[in-house]
Amino acid sequence: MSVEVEQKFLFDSDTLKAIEDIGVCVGQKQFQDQYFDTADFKLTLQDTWLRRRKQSWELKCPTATFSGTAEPGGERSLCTQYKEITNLPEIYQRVKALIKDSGEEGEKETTPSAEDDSWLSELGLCCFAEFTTTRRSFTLKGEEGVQIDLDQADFGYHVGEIEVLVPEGGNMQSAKEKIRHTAQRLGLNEERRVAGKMTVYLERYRPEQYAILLSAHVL
Ligand code: V4E
Repeated sequence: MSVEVEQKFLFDSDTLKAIEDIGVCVGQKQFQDQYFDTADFKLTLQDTWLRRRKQSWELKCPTATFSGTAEPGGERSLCTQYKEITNLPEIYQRVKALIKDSGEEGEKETTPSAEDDSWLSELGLCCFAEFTTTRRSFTLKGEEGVQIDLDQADFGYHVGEIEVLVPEGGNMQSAKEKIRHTAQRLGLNEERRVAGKMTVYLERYRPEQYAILLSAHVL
């Protein structure tokens, strides 16, 4: 399991030029994401994001320390950090533990599989967001382990991210330092956290969920 540390940024033609100067384009791809939650937002209220991307399941969930929410001083870091789990049986167990009350334990175990979606209805999960992203990815000359993604979502929002994947137990500070240094090289001067695709999607298409997550300080 790895931890994804990232900083989002807004970009224009100057940023693109700076990225092309210091980086190498390693490809462009397109993928559709479907995000799932219960009707009363049990997962997203716990800052946990279950999605199916290219027929594979992924769970982004908070690390033991801060993730997307405010840090102890009340300040929100420009960076977020989330664990990424891709093993479906583990995703199922974690999601089930977050959704089910302890009194409901002892029911029969479902073994989820990529071909059988019945575990979704068993846990009361429905798709609340679906969109397609076109992503261009860059690596940096002379900077190991940093990737820059430029995302264009099909609902008309584009956003960049500087990303470092850290193996669990790895050095978070060094990852954040690499991100800070890269942001500096690109001439970014974000002072506040930039909205990701999902934040904008929820604001536009799921205003009730957006308002609830905003007041719970998840977004
Ligand atoms: C973690 C999270 C959400 C799930 C989507 O994560 P995100 O990194 O925005 O999507 P994407 O497509 O870039 O995923 P990748 O391919 O990099 O794995 S939706 C909201 N969050 C939390 C969150 C937050 N509170 N603030 C910011 C700036 N980003 C994410």
